[in-house]
Amino acid sequence: MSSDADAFRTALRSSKNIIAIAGAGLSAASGIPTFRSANGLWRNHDPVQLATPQAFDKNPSLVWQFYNTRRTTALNASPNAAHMALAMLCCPDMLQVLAPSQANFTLITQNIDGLSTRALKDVLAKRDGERQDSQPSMIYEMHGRLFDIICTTCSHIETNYDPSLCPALSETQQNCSNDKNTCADIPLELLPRCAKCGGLLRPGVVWFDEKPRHLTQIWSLVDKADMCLVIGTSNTVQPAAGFACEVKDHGGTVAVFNVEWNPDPEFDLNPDFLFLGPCEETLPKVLF
Ligand code: BJW
Ligand code: ZN
Repeated sequence: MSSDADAFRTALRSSKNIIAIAGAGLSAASGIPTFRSANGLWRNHDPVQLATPQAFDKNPSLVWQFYNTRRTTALNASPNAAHMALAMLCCPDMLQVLAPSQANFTLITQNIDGLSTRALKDVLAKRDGERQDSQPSMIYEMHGRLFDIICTTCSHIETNYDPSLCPALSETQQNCSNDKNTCADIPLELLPRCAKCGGLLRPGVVWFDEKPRHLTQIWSLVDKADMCLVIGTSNTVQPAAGFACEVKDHGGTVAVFNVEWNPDPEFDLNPDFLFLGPCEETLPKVLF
């Protein structure tokens, strides 16, 4: 395992199909808490325990308050230097400089905060002089999006950036901030409801036992990738945890960017490169 940035850049220059798999550590420097850090508790609840369909069925009020807080945090956050570095790789003209052999690059992110997409739209707007509304094709948000809301009755989906999704959530957010450990019990009818059918809405994210988004396209990218960057993820949640192993198994190169590296022996990932440190520092330094 090497931490030689020159050797990494040489490997990158000859790569053709480059992917990056990102996790919560990518957004840590933007002030978005990770899932499994020592101080990951949200009002005495483990975030991982709240990210399940069972938690939502049992207590939609609690789960909505969790996601509403995260919506506010994400709305107030800005992309950091690691998001910007990845956004540069997403731009074909900039990628061409680092990997001149007609390379292509796709970012597969487990994050739902939308910061990678915002970073890329910023970079493209600067380059083109106008802002694109559509979702860039080089980013797959495999665990969904915090700002999508889905009706549990009619499946209607819409994107909503309003920090006050409904009066009850706005009120409890203000009251809860006085006592960080408690949460209000909002009646079902006062939680966010569908404008079309009145059904209960849920956050448009992928919980445990649900099918991650874009899996067919993602697996086809993973299968042909010859370079895989693994950035700020504990690499413990399937299927994302298997992507880098698959790249390694078919002879590709894997580079890990993380503040620590304690691999789960079950996943058996031996990266070729390991860049220890905050990715908002290591990624721009190693890439450019
Ligand atoms: C820095 C840093 C800095 C900090 N710089 N680094 C038993 C065995 C194996 C698998 C299973 C099993 N039982 C069930 C499963 C499958 C299950 C799974 O994997 N469970 C394991 C936990 C056991 N997976 C699923 O259920 C998935 N679905 C699925 O498999 O479906 C199959 C299917 C196929 C076809 C049809 C139908 C079904 C779904 C998984 C969904 C995960 N959802 C969540 C919540 C999303 C919404 C939300 O955000 O609230 O996704 S859980 C949570 O974990 C979230 C994250 O995206 C995901 C990964 O976490 P991540 O990003 O790695 O964060 P952390 O906190 O763990 O790590 C942060 C890292 O950053 C650390 O390493 C730090 O060191 C580092 N770091 N600062 C660089 N500045
Ligand atoms: Zn509906």
